[in-house]
Amino acid sequence: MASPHTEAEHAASVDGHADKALLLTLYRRMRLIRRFEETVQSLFQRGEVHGTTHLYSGQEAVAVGVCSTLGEDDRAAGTYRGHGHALALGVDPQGLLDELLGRATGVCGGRAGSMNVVDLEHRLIGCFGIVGGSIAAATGAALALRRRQGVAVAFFGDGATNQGYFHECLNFAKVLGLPVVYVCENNLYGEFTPWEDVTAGQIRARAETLELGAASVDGQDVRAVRAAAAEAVGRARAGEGPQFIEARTYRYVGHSRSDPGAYRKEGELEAWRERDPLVLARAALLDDLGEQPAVLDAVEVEVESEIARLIERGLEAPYPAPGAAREFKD
Ligand SMILES: Cc1ncc(C[n+]2csc(CCOP(=O)(O)OP(=O)(O)O)c2C)c(N)n1
Ligand SMILES: [Mg+2]
Repeated sequence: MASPHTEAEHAASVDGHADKALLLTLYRRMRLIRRFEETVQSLFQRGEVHGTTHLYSGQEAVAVGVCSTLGEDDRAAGTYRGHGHALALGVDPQGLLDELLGRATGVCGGRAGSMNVVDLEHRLIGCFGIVGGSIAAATGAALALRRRQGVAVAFFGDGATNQGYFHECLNFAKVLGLPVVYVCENNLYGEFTPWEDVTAGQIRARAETLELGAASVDGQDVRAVRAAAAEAVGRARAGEGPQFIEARTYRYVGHSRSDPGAYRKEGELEAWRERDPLVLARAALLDDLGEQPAVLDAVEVEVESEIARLIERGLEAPYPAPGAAREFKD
């Protein structure tokens, strides 16, 4: 699949301004992620997706906003909640779905499943089941990338900021001036625990105390995320060292398949749904940028047919032969 990064995106990444065409592209990508995740959930319930799944629904604006600012030489590391990170980077949706279905046509030959997807061709250096693993991987990648003006991005959750290597990596990156952007997706919970119950002080202050460039952003607003990311990525690329973004967001479904979300406060889910990233982007397109409703409707129809095609082809794809290994390009 061709890189999703259009000239409009690159031009807009210079000043962080998103125009109508660009926002429509971002809206389509978020819509695809949302529908992809809903599809994964239903295929999982039908027993077609093996292992477990951690869905990204609700957090789409973070991955899409950040990845829209990345260039060909940049890299990103996602989490076990990584389908959204992969799709935002331009990983082929069919290859990703096939991977989750354990098929030979999956991006990792059907061997990685939901939590460990890698697609170097599309700049995804890995999705990590170890909480905070993406932080270490992106920091290491930044060591190599600084020689060719590339930037590495680490996506991780609020809970990961209590891991030892969060502190080690930020310190290391600052001391060496590495081109890495740390993107904390604060979705208010680590599994079933509210982040404030296990986190001393403010997350962003942890980066500030190490003198990283640090920003907080509304993680529901794709334009705001994109603007914050454009600035952070630009600074990292310009040699200003590691940058940090805390994006406040919310996951709609349970932590993983076995979590009914009983710990949520009353009305919390409904309040966040009012600020759904798709609803906000749709409103911005219609009200601020004068887009026609029919254009958005057409995008939705297009995504629906893409999803139907993905399911049909994915369920028909062959399983890998026993013992078959996939060769990876460096
Ligand atoms: C090193 C490590 N410790 C514990 C776990 C179990 N675990 C999986 S997800 C998770 C919560 C992480 O929360 P957060 O970083 O906020 O990410 P979110 O799931 O909210 O996206 C935990 C403790 C793990 N996978 N890895
Ligand atoms: Mg969390």
